[in-house]
Amino acid sequence: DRPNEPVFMEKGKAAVFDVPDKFLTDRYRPISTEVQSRFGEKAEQRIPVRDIAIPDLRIPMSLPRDAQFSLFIPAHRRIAGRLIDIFMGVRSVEDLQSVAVYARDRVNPYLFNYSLSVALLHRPDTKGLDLPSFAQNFPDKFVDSQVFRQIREEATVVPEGSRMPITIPRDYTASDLEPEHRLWYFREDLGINLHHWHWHLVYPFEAGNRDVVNKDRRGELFYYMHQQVVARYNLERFSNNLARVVRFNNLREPIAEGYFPKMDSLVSSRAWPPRFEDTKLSDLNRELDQINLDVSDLERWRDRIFEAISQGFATDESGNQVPLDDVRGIDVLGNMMESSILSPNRRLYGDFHNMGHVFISYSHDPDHRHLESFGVMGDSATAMRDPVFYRWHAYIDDIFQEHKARLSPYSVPDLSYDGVSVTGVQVSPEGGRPNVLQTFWQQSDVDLSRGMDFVPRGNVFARFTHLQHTPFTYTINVNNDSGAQRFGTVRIFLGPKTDERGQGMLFKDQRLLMIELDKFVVSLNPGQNTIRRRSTESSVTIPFDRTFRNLEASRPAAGSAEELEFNFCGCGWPNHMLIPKGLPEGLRCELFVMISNYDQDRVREIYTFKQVHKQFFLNFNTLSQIEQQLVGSCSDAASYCGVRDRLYPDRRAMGYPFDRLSRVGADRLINFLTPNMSIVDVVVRHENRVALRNS
Ligand code: CUO
Repeated sequence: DRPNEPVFMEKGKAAVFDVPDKFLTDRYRPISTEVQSRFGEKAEQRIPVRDIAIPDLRIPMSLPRDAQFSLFIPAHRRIAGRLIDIFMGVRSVEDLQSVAVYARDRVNPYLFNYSLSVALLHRPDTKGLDLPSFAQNFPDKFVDSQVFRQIREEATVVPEGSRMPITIPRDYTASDLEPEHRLWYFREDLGINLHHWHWHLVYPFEAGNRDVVNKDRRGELFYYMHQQVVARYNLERFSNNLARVVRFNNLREPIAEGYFPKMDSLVSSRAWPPRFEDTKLSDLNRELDQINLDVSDLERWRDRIFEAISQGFATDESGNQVPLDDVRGIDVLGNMMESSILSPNRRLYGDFHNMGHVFISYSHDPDHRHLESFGVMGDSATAMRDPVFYRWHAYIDDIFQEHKARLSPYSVPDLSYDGVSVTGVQVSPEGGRPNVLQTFWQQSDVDLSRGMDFVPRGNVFARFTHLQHTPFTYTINVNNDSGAQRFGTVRIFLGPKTDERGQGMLFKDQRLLMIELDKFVVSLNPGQNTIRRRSTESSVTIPFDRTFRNLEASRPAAGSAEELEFNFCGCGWPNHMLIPKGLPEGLRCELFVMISNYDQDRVREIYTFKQVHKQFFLNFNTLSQIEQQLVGSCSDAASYCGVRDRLYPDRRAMGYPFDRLSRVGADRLINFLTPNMSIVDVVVRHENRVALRNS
């Protein structure tokens, strides 16, 4: 709560700010009694803090309190890595609390929040703890800055209980003169930006403790999650009569798209800088950020990555070959290109994607002569607002596809499931016509009071407008002719039926536009089976209420099993953005369903002896039957986020079966199908009406 307000510490009866340094709290020392009445007597909860050995915060404190903080800037990463190590290294939760309180008034609020969040997510003793929504702590990263004046007014003048929600305007960043502005509801969506911030929180690319970074297939997931973002963005462009996004592959070319965020940082009290149209990347020389890099450095890294892809191997720091094969290759490449500390050779392959963010975010002030900070591309909580994000990631994805195109296409046996055939597929929206999906606008309220420093307490709601769809159900008919019970993984994707000119699509283009809607395991009885699955159960998304965590009353009870589920799981595509907006006359799409052989999909965990022992008592299973248990581990948005502390719950390559080119003779989706797959024509229809969510 309240990123900039001081932590109020009291000892005995008198308030003390036993902080010798010159910080916020010094100012209040002479008036400690009054301050006590504001923060102390009215405090609902008092938390005892232990006396601790003072941690060495010299490195974390080297970032000024009012600076912007970016994980893409190497110097900031090192600073954050140090603070994460401090938080990870203390022995007990009580000690962590004391260290956190001590650090809280000394270090930059963004840095503090990020480092503590990473530590809380990764410490075994704090994993079940709730993290408040990042949008509530730092609403300035998500909301039009004009809203804050109104929120202050409302909170200061109107008593709690009678306050009205402040409506965030729908069209505040640009006008219809700018065609890119048609995508505002996607780029500026609260849930999408929260997902992206959360993804990078769960998958940091640097930390002193390697285990924090070294998660199962994290490089591949970096590729896949962002590939899907670009595919989803392209479907959204089709829903607005715009062509596919043009990759930013010529780093010397001016960036045609401008972006004016209209947001102010409440921490730095500065506006997020805009980028004017046709801005070029320039060599960076910013003393303050310890960045001295040329555009040609980026180009060199890129060329070496391409070279590794065409050779089929990377070269590690000792000169050994690291194969970029069809099993681990994409994972190695993901870590190499992002880059993370798992990159085989950061000196050779550099830090291409991250520094691309930095070059773009500093293109307005490359040598710091105007003393400006980075633009929205420099922060994972804001980057997806900018049209150039998608151009940059379309290029990154294009490089990944260069590798994928070199792998041999899936053969018919790689794709089929003997004895299992899909005989029918239908999607039915609630109260609507089959195979016609419906979207519309909805308004929802979010409490922003947590992030409002020096403002009277109590809820203040902001009202967002976002896309929504009528929930729907898939009905899938499956024949199991094998004569025995079988297990299968159902994989559901949606893609456009035609290209920008209304022509039917070739598989090689369409596969890049297939968005995953769901993936789940089913048991198939011999004979006919009917599978029903609701859109709200999607393995891609988190439930609507988890994105909009404003309804305190609807939260699960503290300490309950539901709360544990509710908590960790901020990562996940927002359910209200599951399908694209579509067109008023209907966007023509193809819904693809595949049932693959679960025997080849399932993941077995390698258990330690102790875990096996525990498992025995829990399930009375034999060792050979032990499969990965997912219950209670926050698995409901696993497709793009993985599962906490577990292996990625699907052994196939991410994006299977669309991650590779098609075999000879299957140049169109219809020819690609084996009997365990099916497609159905679906139309996505948008109705331009606004529904108010009854909260
Ligand atoms: Cu998520 Cu470029 O990695 O933003």
